[in-house]
Amino acid sequence: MNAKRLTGLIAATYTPFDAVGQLRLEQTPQMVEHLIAAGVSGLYVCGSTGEGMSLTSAERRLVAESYVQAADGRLPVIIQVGHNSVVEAKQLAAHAQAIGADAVSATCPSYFKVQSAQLLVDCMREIAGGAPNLPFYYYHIPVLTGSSIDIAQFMQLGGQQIPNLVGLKYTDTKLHEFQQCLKLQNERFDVVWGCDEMLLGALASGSTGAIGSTYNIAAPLYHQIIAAFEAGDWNEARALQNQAIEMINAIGTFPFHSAMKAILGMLGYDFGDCRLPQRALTPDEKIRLRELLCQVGFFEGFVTR
Ligand code: MN9
Repeated sequence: MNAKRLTGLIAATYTPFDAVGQLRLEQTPQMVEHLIAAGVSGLYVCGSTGEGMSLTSAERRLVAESYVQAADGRLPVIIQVGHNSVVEAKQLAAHAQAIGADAVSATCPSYFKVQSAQLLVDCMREIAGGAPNLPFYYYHIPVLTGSSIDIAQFMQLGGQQIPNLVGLKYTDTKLHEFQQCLKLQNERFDVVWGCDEMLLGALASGSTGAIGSTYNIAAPLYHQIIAAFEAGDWNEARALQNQAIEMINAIGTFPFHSAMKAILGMLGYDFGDCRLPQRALTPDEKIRLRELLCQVGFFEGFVTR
């Protein structure tokens, strides 16, 4: 499949809920405008950040539709369809293709662990077959799926057996493995980095695109990291990446995505709280989060510079 590569910062989007935890999709367009204005170059919908696994399939379809419609062809929209039911995931992939999404991505089933690289290929071939006209990205996130499959071996086999496999969302911290995946089969695959706190290391290892949650709130900071890297200004790049690390550490003092949703609220985007099994921040925690963000300079420019 001859697909354009994903480049730049791709926001792993949040799913807006109302006060009682139901979808509040009228919030989507405003968020998409904010992300486009911040220079984000793609949207990754219903992933870990978007609580895809905590939504019903009917809700996942609605969320996918709202982001595709709001993007209106201005930037690529990738829909994450991973599910413990491969059948369900395939149907979600077919839906993504039908509504005009630009790519499909999926995690592996994770309740029953996938036992071999070949079985993972079998699962992903099935799911990717639901959207045969779209590029497909496997979503490698072993910390959440518990997968122990060798990812390079999977890509080697998958490249032969899944016609629309174009790449990988690589959400692990093994830079050497990421680099190995980039190098496979004469740099055939679009391997997109998924760990915001290590963006600089990924750039040094050959990354040209990254998908992440904190690009929703601090894309300008990360753009500066990329610019400093491209200019060869390593001291500046490291200092900026340090700021991102401090910000992520502050957020990670609390349940991460609940804190991120609280920050979206502080920035004027009311996306509600995370659904169970994640918990909302208490009012006191929200005050503490704001203090920690102030200490790392968040409100002085991470969002807008
Ligand atoms: O989509 C995100 N990973 C998870 C990728 O949500 C598990 C990352 O963007 C992280 O939120 C980020 C902070 O740790 O790197």
